[in-house]
Amino acid sequence: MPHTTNKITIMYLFFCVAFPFLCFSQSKTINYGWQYSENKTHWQTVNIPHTWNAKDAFDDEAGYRRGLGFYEKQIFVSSKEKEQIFYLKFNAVNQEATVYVNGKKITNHKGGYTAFNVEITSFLKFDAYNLIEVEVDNSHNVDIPPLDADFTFYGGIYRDVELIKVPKQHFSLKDFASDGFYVNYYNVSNEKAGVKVKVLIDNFEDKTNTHLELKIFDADGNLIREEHQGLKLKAYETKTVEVTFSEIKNPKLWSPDNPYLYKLQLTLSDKNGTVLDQKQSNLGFRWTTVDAEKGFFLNGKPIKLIGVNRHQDYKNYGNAVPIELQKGDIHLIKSMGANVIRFAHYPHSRELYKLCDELGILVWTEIPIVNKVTDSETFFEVSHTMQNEHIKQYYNYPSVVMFGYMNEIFLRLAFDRKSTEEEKESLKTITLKLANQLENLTRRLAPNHITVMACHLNEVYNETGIADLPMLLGWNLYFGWYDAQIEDLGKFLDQQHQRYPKRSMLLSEYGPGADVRIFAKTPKKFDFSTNYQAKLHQSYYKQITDRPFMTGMTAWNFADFGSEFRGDAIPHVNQKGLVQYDRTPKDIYYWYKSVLDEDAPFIHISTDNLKGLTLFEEEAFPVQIYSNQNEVNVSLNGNNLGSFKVENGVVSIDMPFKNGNNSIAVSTESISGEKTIKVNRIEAFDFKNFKRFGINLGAHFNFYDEAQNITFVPDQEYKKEWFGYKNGSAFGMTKDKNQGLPHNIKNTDAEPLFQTLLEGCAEYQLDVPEGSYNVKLYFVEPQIKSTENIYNLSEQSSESNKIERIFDVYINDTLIEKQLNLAQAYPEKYGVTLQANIQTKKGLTLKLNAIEGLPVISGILIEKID
Ligand code: GCB
Repeated sequence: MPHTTNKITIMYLFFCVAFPFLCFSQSKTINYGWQYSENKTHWQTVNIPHTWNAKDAFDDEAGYRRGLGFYEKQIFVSSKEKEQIFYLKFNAVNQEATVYVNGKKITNHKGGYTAFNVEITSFLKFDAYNLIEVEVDNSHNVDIPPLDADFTFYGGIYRDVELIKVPKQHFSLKDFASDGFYVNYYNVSNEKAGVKVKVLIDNFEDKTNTHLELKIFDADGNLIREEHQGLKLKAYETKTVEVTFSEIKNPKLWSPDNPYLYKLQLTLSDKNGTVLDQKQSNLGFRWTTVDAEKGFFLNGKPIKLIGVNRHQDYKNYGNAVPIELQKGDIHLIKSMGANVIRFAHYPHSRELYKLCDELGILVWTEIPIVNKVTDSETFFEVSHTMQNEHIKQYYNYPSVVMFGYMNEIFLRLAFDRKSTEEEKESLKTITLKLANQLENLTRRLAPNHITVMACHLNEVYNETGIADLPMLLGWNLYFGWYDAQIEDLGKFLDQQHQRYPKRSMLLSEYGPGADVRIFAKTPKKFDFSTNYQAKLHQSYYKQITDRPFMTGMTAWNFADFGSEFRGDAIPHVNQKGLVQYDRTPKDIYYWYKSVLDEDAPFIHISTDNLKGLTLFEEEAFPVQIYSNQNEVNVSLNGNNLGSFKVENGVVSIDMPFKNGNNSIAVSTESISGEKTIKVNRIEAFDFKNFKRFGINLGAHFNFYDEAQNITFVPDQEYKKEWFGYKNGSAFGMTKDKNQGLPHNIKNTDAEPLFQTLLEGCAEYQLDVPEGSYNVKLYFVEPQIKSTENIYNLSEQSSESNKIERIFDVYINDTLIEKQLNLAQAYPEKYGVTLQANIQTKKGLTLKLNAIEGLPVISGILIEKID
């Protein structure tokens, strides 16, 4: 493939150097040196991509700035270019943009995830600087989707801005900012494949004659087909031309295993043969079908779709992410062995779809109509325009096989406790109406693609019939997280299949939150441990691969992503990623690689995140080893533990680690690997081989706190000679939820320490030996005034407005704090640390003497100072 690109580029460059006057159409990015202001008073220089929410969507203050942002840039235009037509292309501005040139308003565009073009020729001054102004608005707007969703709506001009200069005849720039041509295929099979191209040409002057040439090259750059047409253009028309190539015999088919690409080149010349405009596209011969019984077929062969959803934002960048970083995602996804990406919940950068063509990844792409719709003419209109832009701009990528238009569109309705039954019925009707319109539009615009929609666990999708509209129905299912248990997934899918045997289904989302700082020997639902993440994904994979009727599954999400209102273990971030927000893989990423990637032998020992693992007495810890080989041989510290059969990509071994550094060596017939892990083995609570000891009160999991470089161990009931609570219970924990306080805690990054707490504990005992100790106690008031976390669907409300909790804190006989009233003395959800030096002959007894209500405490850290 690179060959083709090279040859064509070389040819083109040759033309440009030899006959510079021939290179007429030109597009250049104008990303650098924009002036930006929030209020038109204080300006700063910024570069595109830019967002104004990269920081404030992650700070301790609730909310982020949703409002106006003003951008300005001067561009110089020479009178030598007077004969040209000028356009500005905005590849994405979130979410509403009003563009002015030299003070005149030229256009307004609604929708933050698709490109738009603005023709500016008649507004320009030549041999002078021209002022481009863009007023951007990301305020909530009832007429622009998405209205509400589990991701942050960063404001700004966050994809490239281009200045396009074209001669008076050129490939159309007016058709919803598409490339001005659409590639269609006919009769594609193993034996032959046909290509038909619909080309739109704009003429900006009186009638004239032009010449259109279309060429197809194979991946080695050999010309294999060409078509020529003389075109008579009427004055100021947009002409549509259909060009059909004769069938190519024995075409090389495109697939994830062999993403063979042909190239299409389109050249428009004037009557003297001078090149006016040139475009290119990937061509990939493939055909897809879905079968409600047998699943997904590519080129006539069954293929289980296994992959990920992706959001576009990235740690510290918001949505303004350099394209090379974004491309890194696609490479990581491919290298994991995935064969499908759902670009959720909106169209992503076009470069990424091109990369999917090249790497061989099937694509589901969609527009951001999420959670609810507005019953307004403008909302309908904007939705239609968006889907037009989306399909037309992304039409030519052979990787794109699925076009979608709605996600969990009844989510708000399902949780609506205010509207009357009538209002709800009318909302269902209006939603169904829009869905019908968009389904029809999608089928009309993209007849060779599969239409899709994703819904959440609710009968309303079946009841209203909306689930029967798309050709392939996506279910977003969170069994074992928001709903029921992990094993319930299969049962639900079997029932649906039985009830709707003609419906093709894909598991379009699933996955638990996971934080690499949290690990647990007994992982539980909603504890954010990486161990629970492993358990859920491994089980889901089996449940889906066991069911031939399921077309596949796309994990939620490839990477952690920003969702401002969330109170996950890292607040403001949805942590369901297979990789972290900065794209460092979590262990589960490697597990997927072990079941999906057959290219080369692979092993992964998942100990990287067991930082500060503490084991007591004879305790062992289960370590998972991932491999795509059948069997692994494992040694610990030079002792062979034996050979283990790898099932479902994993072997789990209880490791009897020693104190200090341990080495795990794994080998297979073809590959071997080794990891070192440092373990604190504590045989007695004597502070001999350790100086510091931290306990995560009210929690069953370990939490590694980077700032203090300590791992807080799980809490326990008091055990003689050791430590533990004598009374009280874990706050807010239920069978379904093991994150006591699902909120951002101010004044700390150690949320997992504060979010779990012990309530009603009057006495906590630590049987430490004689000595001097520095003791830190961590507190937060768990009762809060108001909250809503719609995605925490299993959450029981634990809030009330009346907060009465006052207690004295003692260690042994030393008073640490009198009448601690967290609600009164500190801001809401504020992490508080009390510290004291205590000398003891034997033991530390922490006493929380209640004056009013039940005392609470989140953690203890003790350090022996002599
Ligand atoms: C969903 C939504 C997605 C959320 C996800 C979650 O079903 O489609 O936007 O981010 O759940 O993590 O709750």
